[in-house]
Amino acid sequence: MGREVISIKPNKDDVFSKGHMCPKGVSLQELDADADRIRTPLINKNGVHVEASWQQAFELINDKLSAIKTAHGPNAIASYIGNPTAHNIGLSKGLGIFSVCLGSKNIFSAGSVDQIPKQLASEFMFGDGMAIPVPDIERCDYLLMLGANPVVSNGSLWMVPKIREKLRDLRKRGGLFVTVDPRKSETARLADHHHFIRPGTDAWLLSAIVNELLALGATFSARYPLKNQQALSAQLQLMTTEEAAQRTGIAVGDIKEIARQLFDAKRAAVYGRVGTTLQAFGTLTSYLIEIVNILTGGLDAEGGAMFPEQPYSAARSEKSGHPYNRYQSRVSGYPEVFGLMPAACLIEEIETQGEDQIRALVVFAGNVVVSNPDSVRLEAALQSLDFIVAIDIYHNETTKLADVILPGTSPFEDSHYDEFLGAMGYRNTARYSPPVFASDRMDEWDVALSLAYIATNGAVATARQLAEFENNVVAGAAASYARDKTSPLYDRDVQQLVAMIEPERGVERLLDLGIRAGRWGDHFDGGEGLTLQKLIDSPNGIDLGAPRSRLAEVIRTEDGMIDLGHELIIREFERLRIRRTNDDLLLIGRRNVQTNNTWLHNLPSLTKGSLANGKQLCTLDINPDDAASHGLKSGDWAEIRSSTGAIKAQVKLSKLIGRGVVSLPHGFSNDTAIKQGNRRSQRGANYNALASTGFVDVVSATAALNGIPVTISRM
Ligand SMILES: Nc1nc2c(c(=O)[nH]1)N[C@H]1C(S)=C(S)[C@@H](COP(=O)(O)OP(=O)(O)OC[C@H]3O[C@@H](n4cnc5c(=O)[nH]c(N)nc54)[C@H](O)[C@@H]3O)O[C@H]1N2
Ligand SMILES: Nc1nc2c(c(=O)[nH]1)N[C@H]1C(S)=C(S)[C@@H](COP(=O)(O)OP(=O)(O)OC[C@H]3O[C@@H](n4cnc5c(=O)[nH]c(N)nc54)[C@H](O)[C@@H]3O)O[C@H]1N2
Ligand SMILES: [Mo]
Repeated sequence: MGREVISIKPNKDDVFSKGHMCPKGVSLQELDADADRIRTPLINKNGVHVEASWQQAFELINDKLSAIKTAHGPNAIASYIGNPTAHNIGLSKGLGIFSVCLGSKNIFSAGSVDQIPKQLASEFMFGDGMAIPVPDIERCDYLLMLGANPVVSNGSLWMVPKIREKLRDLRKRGGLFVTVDPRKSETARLADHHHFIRPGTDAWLLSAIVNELLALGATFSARYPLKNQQALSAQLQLMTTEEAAQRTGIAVGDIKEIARQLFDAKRAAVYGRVGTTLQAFGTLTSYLIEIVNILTGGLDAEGGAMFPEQPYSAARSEKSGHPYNRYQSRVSGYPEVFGLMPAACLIEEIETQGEDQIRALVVFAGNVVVSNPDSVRLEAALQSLDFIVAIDIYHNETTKLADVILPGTSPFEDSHYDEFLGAMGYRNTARYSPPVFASDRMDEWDVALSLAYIATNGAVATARQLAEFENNVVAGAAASYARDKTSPLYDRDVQQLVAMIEPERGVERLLDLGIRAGRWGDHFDGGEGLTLQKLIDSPNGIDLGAPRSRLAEVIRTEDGMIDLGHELIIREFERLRIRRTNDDLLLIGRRNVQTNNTWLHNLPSLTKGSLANGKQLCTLDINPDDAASHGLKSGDWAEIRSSTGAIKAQVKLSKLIGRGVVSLPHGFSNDTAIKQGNRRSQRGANYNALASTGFVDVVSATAALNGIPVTISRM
C-alpha cells in the first residue's frame, strides 16, 4: 500500500482543539519524510554509526548491560527519561516497566529540569504530586500568570489550544488578564497589565500578595481543610511589601493593585510555569501560587484553578508518606523525588569512583547533553561511560555519543493517547488516534519491552518470549487494580479481567484496562461506560465536560488536610530572605514557536525565514539601556560568561526585556558533528554551558536554569 502524506489540516470537529493547529503540526509531514530521521538501528563502529539489524543491536545491548549489571549491580546503569516520552504512550509505559525490571535507583528525567517543583508542592500540600490545578479559563474573570508563555508553548501542565481567543473572551467578559515575567513575552503582550519582575523573586511577590489580601480582609474559607496556618503566618509576617518591592522590582503600588484585583474578582485563577519552577525557589513559588488560589477561594472552584480529570486511571498503591527523600544521591546526598534522581547530580555520579558509580546510560527520547546544566562537563562525563544506548528519531548531541541508537517511529506510525497531559486540559476530554501508517519497524513499546526483557533475563527475547513477557506485564497491571481499594476493579478476578481486555497485543491493552477502570469506564461490567474501542469509534474525541469541583477526591494527605506550612517549605522562606543577587545581570530562557526544546531544528518550514536571510533564532535579547551601558548594539556578537562557562551569541536589542536581564532560548548547540546527521539543523549557543549543577531549587534539587548571574562583553 502507498504511504504518502498528502496534507495535514486542523480538525474543526475535534472536541479539544476545535480546529487549532500549531505550526509544528503542519511540519509533521516534513518530519515524516525527512531523510535525516533515524530509521534503522545504528551501532557505533570506531566513531561512526553504521546500520545494524535489530538482533545485532539487542545482542550488543544485552552483552554490555548484562555484564555491567553482573559486575557492578543495577545502580551502575542509569536511565534518562526525555520530555517526548510524555507524548508517547508506548515509550512511557514501556520505560516504566524497564525501570522496574532493572531496579536501578539512578533514574534521571527531564522533569528535574522542568516541572518537578510544581509536583512536589502539590505532593506536600495535597498529598499527590499529580494533583495539578489549572485555570478554568472559560469561566474565570481574573487570570494572573507568572513565568509562562502559552501563546508560544500551547500551555504547559495546562493544555489550552486557541489561547489567544480564550484570553480575548475573558477580557470581553469584563475580566482582567495580568502577567508577571522578566520579559514581555508573546503572551504578556495580550495582557491588560504586565509587570516586569527580577528573576527568581516570585516568592517575594506572592508572599506580599498574600499579606495584602489578608490586610484587605480576605480569609481562608472553611471549605478547605487547612493545617499549619500558624507556621505560614509566622513566615509571612517577616515579609513586608516594601521589601518585596525592592527585591522584585515591582512597585509597592503595583503589588497592592494586584492584590486588590484578586480580592475584587469574582472568580480568579493564578497560574505559573517554567519561569516559576526552573528557578532557585521553584517549590516555594509553586506552593505560594496555590496559597493565593486558596485565599481567593479559587482553588477547586468554577472559574478558579481546578483539578481536571481524564478517563485513564492508573492503579493506586497504598500511600505511606511522601515519595520524597526515601533515598539520597550517592555523592551530594540530593533527595530522591518521585523515584527520580535530579539531573543536577548526573555528572558527579558518573565522575566519582566507587560502588554504584554510573557506568552505562539508557536514554529514552532525550538530549541529555543540551538540556541539563553544565553541558560541557556533562558531555565529557558521558564520553567516559562504558556504554550508552539511545532511543531516538533524530541524531542529537547525545546520540552522537551512543554505542547503539534504536530508532523510534514517525508520529504517523504511532498511536496517540495523552495520559499525563490529558489530565491537565482546560476541559475534560478523551481522544485516541490509531497510527496513520503501518510501520515496518518495531514500535517503541516493543523496543522498551525488549530492553526490560534484557534487564530481567539477561537475554534477548524471541518474538514469542516478548509476547509472553507482555502477557505477564498486563496480568501484573490488572492485579494492581484488583489490589487497589479505591478502584472499581478492586477484588476482581485478574484472569477474567485480562481475558476481557480487547486489544490483543501492544500498549493498547494497558490503555483499555486503565480507561475501563477509570471514572467514565465500563468497569468491565458490560455497561455503557468508556472502553478503548469507544474512543477508536470517536475519532473527533469525546467531550467529558468542564472540570468539576472535587477537592475531597484529590487530597491524599494522610490526615486529609491541606498543608499550608510544610516544614521544608517553611525553611525555604528563610533561605529566600537571606539570598541576594546584588546588581548582577541575570540570564533567563525562552522558547520559540518554531522549535521544540532541542529538536525540530531540522525542518525547513519551521526554520525558513529565520535561516534563509541569515537571521538567528538563538539571539541574546537585551534591554537597550543595558546594551548601551555594555557598549552593545543589535547584530554585535557578545561573549556571555557565568561562573561555569562562556558562550557567544548575537545581540538583539529589545524593549520587551526588563532591565538587568538577558534572554536566550534554550535547546541550541554549536556542535558541528550534528550537522552531518541533521543536515539543515539550525545552530546556536548552548545555554546550559552556563548553568551550574550547584545552583538548584534546594527542596526539589531541580536545576535553577533561570536567573543565572552572567557578565557580557562585546567580541
Ligand atoms: N536552559 C534551559 N534548559 C532547559 C529548559 C529551559 O527552559 N532552559 N527546559 C527544560 C525542559 S522544560 C525540558 S522538558 C527539557 C527537555 O529535555 P530533553 O527531553 O532531554 O530534550 P528534548 O529536546 O525535549 O527531546 C529529546 C529528544 O527526543 C526525541 N524524540 C522526539 N519524539 C520522539 C519519539 O516519539 N520517540 C523517540 N524515541 N524520540 C523522540 C527528539 O528527536 C530529541 O532528540 O529541557 C530542559 N532544559
Ligand atoms: N514552541 C514551543 N512550545 C513548547 C516548547 C518549545 O520548546 N517550543 N517546549 C514545551 C515544554 S517541554 C514545556 S515545559 C513548555 C513550557 O511552557 P511555558 O512555561 O509556558 O513556556 P516558557 O517559554 O518556558 O515560559 C517561561 C517564561 O518564564 C519567564 N521567566 C524566566 N524566569 C522567570 C522568573 O524568575 N520569574 C517569572 N515570573 N518568569 C520568568 C520567561 O521569560 C518566559 O517567558 O512548553 C512546551 N511547548
Ligand atoms: Mo518541559
